[in-house]
Amino acid sequence: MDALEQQFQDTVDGDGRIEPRDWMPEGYRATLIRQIAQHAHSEIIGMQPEGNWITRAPSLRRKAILVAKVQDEAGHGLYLYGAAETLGADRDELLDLLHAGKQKYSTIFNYPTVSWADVAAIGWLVDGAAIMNQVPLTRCSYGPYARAMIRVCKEESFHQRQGFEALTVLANGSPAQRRMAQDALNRWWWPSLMMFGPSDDNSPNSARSMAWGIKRFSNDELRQRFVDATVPQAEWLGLTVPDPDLRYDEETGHYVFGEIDWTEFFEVMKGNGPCNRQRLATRVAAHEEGAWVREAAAAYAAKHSAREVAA
Ligand code: FAQ
Repeated sequence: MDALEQQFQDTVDGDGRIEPRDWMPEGYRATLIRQIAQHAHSEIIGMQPEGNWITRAPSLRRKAILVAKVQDEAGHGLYLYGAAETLGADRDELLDLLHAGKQKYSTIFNYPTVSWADVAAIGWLVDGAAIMNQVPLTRCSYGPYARAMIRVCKEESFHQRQGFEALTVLANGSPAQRRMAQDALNRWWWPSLMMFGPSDDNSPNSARSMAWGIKRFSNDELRQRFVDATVPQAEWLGLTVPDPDLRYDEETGHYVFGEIDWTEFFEVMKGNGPCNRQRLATRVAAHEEGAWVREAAAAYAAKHSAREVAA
């Protein structure tokens, strides 16, 4: 280890922050760009499943909340692309890689939202899982990512509560509404557990990311925390978690849960989930249709900077 690398590792080990102009190993930079880009892509693709329900929200109040939530997700994408740019990544290139299917986004957003209860379940489970994963990222060793996560987590936490509230209404509503709530839990439970990534013995990036202070907890640790926090919430709602093997272990104080269908996870990751093609096609079309907005914004910025130079 040379002096620069030693200084870097000492900063990480001492729980300090690495800032954009500090020296960093190329592998650290590449890992962060990969993770932050995937995270940013997840936020903007993640607008689609819920965006699908904006025109069909059951009341004006629910519609206003949903519009604000989907807009928040776009904002998270922007902070994250901004964080990736501090590492030297080019935003346009990252989007090109997403559109070409060369960079990933979270598997969870490749499932359909077939009922209004799905919107509530996404808030409760998907935002709930996102918070569990992202709160430790507020202590990530890379400063701009850690700081972006503080704001993102505050907003995700509000999203989670609104989802839980919306599901509470359905779970305590008519028999048809209760059936909708249970059906949503049945379909979103397992994909939510998959959000945390492959099991620890099959997670190629974890060891290095943990040594570099990017990840603070392993995929399985965070998944277990999510199950422990969420099962009592499902019970409170009077809903049944769709896992016949689920049981509380008095000795460990944790819930033991059944085997995740990893074949399904890897298939969805490879592009073969129920909505992968639709999600990507919608994103590419939105990007192409927005070209004139980007051109107009660039022309406006160029005009103003030319005026500033002239003044
Ligand atoms: N989907 O070695 P690991 C949200 C990939 S935001 C797809 O364990 P790592 C907000 C992984 O990238 C949700 N791919 O990898 C919202 C790696 O690929 P590569 C997104 C996955 O990075 C709510 C390979 O598998 N959150 O929900 C997935 O150490 C509601 C091997 O895995 C983040 O991105 C997956 N689920 O750990 C928005 C959080 N899991 O490139 C709208 C930040 C793993 O090596 C509505 N990211 N892969 O071939 C992380 O914490 C980490 O990147 C993990 C994966 C934990 C996701």
